[in-house]
Amino acid sequence: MDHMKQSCYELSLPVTEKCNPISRDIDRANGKQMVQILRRCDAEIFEKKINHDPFHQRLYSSPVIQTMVDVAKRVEMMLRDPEESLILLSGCGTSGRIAFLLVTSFNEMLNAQKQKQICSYIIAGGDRALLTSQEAPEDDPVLGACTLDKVCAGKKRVLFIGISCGMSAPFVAGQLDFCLKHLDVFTPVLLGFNPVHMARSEPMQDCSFHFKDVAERMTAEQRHKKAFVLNPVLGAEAISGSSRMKGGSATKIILETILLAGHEAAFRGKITTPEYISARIAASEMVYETTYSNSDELAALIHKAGESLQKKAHVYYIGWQTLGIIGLTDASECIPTYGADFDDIRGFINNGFSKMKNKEGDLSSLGPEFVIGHKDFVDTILPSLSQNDMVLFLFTVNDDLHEVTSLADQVRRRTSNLHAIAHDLEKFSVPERVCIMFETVLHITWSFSSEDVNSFVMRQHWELSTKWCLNAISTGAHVLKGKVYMNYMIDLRVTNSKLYRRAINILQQFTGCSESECERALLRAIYSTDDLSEDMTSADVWKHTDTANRQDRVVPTALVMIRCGCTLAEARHHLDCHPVIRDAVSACFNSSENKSTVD
Ligand code: S6P
Repeated sequence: MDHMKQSCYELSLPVTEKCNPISRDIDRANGKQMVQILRRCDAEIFEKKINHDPFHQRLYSSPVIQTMVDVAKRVEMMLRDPEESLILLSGCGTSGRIAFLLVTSFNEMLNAQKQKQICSYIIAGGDRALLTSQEAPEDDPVLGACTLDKVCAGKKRVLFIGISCGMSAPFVAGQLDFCLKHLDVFTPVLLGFNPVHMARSEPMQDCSFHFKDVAERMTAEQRHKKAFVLNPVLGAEAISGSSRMKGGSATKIILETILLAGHEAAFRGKITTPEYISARIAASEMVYETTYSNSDELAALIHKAGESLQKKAHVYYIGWQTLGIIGLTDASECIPTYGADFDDIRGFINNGFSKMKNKEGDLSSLGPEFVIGHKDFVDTILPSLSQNDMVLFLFTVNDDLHEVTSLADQVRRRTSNLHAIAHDLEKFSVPERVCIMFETVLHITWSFSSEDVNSFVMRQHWELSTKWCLNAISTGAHVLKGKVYMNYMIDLRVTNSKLYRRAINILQQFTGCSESECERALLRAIYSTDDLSEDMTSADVWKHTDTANRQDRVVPTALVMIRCGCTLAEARHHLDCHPVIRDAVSACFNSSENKSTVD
């Protein structure tokens, strides 16, 4: 089919927005096949070379490792001289959530060793973005810079790590630009997963420069070690553009390696070498292998979660400690990624906000999306839980297993659709009396080397492993629900300029029409009209995304309008007849192909 060929503009897309050939048919895969597809996509994180692009730097490439060594040395300096020093991690969406998780854990480790907690995080949209989708602040470079300025007030030295997987977020670009103007205080680091020439070059709101300008200035400063760009290529995401997956995992691997190396150097006298950094990455690769070696059990969980979503029921992640945060993160990402309702997949953590340790404290008064404690689950969800709802416990052998058993017992009285992901140690496993509470248990057994006996490192590995499992479960479940066409999430919410561009790319990909034709169709769907006014076509992207935020199914509507050459009302009628987006799109391709054959 014509729309399946890789077209010229697909080649010009940055790696993070490309369509991954491995997952092209994920929409037709069953649970087992899906796990194999995701496994192969994630393997690319660690691949030394990808056949078709031998030129890009990879995670294990020497320049990448050397930059990690350089940044770790800055961390060491900060830790040795903590007064008036700050290590600040910042990002939007998933990148901000990973920043939060890393900072909270690292500060906790510093605290346990009676050292000053010198790490902080910024997430675009503030702490509410940890649990809900706040995509619009991502577009605001001035907001990024102002927030940074406030957080750093009074600091003499700041190591600033700006995370943007797609090297595209204006919020982060504004912050890096601010740092570059104040290099006496700031050492800026950009973490992303595209080569610099693929960084975004579109104009930004109220701004004279774009992301690529900033990335190039950063590269120039790197020669004097005043700034650093860390940008290994990981290959395309399994669901096109969904950087919560590989992008999020690699962010976690890279930054915790750097933070830990700096810590070991400052307090244990271990000099940071390229070999040390490579060994830590290899340890994460071992986590990848161990996790995916349980592929049958993982496939079964995908199948269960898919069944629940297909029945319009719910999936609940009940996590302990930081595994609770991994659950909350995965659940909240389904809202922007799959247009899911907040209660389709939800996360809960033991002791709620007091375990989260986020900057703004207890947010539970903001609404039901912010009710996150196990006790809240028992009070608000349990009474109406049905057999169609899937409940998935996330814990390790080190957690309070009495608490796990007693909560499992309460859930079991309402449903047997109760499962667990449990992390065991080779010599210390979750006892049988706990396991029998669950219909299925995905046991992941870890053999840690003597170096890893450090419980902090162990927990990081459990977090990463749980992230891979949950990403597979929530992605797989939405694929089974019919939300994905090939490996594109077609029904994306067009809530910021990156997603606006992605929407036009998808339309071009599937229709072969020009960019301007696709943009016109998208605007017709956004403004709900067949006759676009001058005001509408000349408005800027932020006006479009603001309006699109209040509209449903804009991309599928535009796609049907183009493919079938029909009006807005006809396109909407077509979609109403096919509530499953994948079926709606297939039907539209079939009818327009038949039509062109007849023609
Ligand atoms: C991605 C997720 C988004 C991104 C956010 C930041 O799966 O839905 O929220 O994390 O848009 O992207 P980036 O490329 O700047 O890290």
